[in-house]
Amino acid sequence: MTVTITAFERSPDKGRGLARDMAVRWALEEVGLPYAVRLVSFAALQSLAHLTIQPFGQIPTYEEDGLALFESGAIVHHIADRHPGLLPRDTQARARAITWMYAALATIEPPIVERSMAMLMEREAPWYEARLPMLNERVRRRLDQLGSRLGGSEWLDDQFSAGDLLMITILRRLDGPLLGEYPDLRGYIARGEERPAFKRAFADQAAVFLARPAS
Ligand code: GTB
Repeated sequence: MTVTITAFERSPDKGRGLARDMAVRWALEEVGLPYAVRLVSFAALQSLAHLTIQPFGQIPTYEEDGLALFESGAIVHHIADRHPGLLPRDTQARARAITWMYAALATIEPPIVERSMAMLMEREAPWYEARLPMLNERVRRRLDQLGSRLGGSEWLDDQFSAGDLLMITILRRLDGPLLGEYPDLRGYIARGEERPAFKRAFADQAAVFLARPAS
């Protein structure tokens, strides 16, 4: 089976592994599936060829023997469903892991992305200073709840799963000062980043930046 994914030719994250191809790369590394990467420019995202695969003109995409997928969560789910290593075989444990995938994407990610987009795009706006505390509190509320659930556990359930993979990928978008308030969550992220599969995925995406630094 030949797997090809897409990633930014010049990622604005400067090799920090924050763009969403990182989750897909990490999942492929966890299950040991070799893959090729097609690097795309921002202009190419709007090409008919790319829009045919990704209707919203984004990365990542995933192609495998006639199947083309988009949405990083759906791609990770597809990989985890077909290859051992990211979803438990036990039916109930598997359903719980899938629940954590949805929780990461639908409950934890939105306030984190809303806050980071405001910090990136609205700094000069007259409402920024008034809005930021509210955005911070929305993130803190979810991090408090997630931290309470995680407690001192290693992973969200008994074993590392695609739920942890997506959750950690999303938490990595948080900046140091806010994350510093949550040592347990920082430890959780660090455990993910220590996994050999994460390290391989991170090195591969960083190599793209090192070869062609973003302008
Ligand atoms: N829901 C989709 C998914 O999960 O696949 C969202 C995909 C998405 O947001 N893709 C972004 C993209 O292609 C790149 S990852 N954007 C181009 C466009 O929309 O025109 C988001 C991202 C970009 C940059 C950073 N960064 O610099 O830190 C972090 C995350």
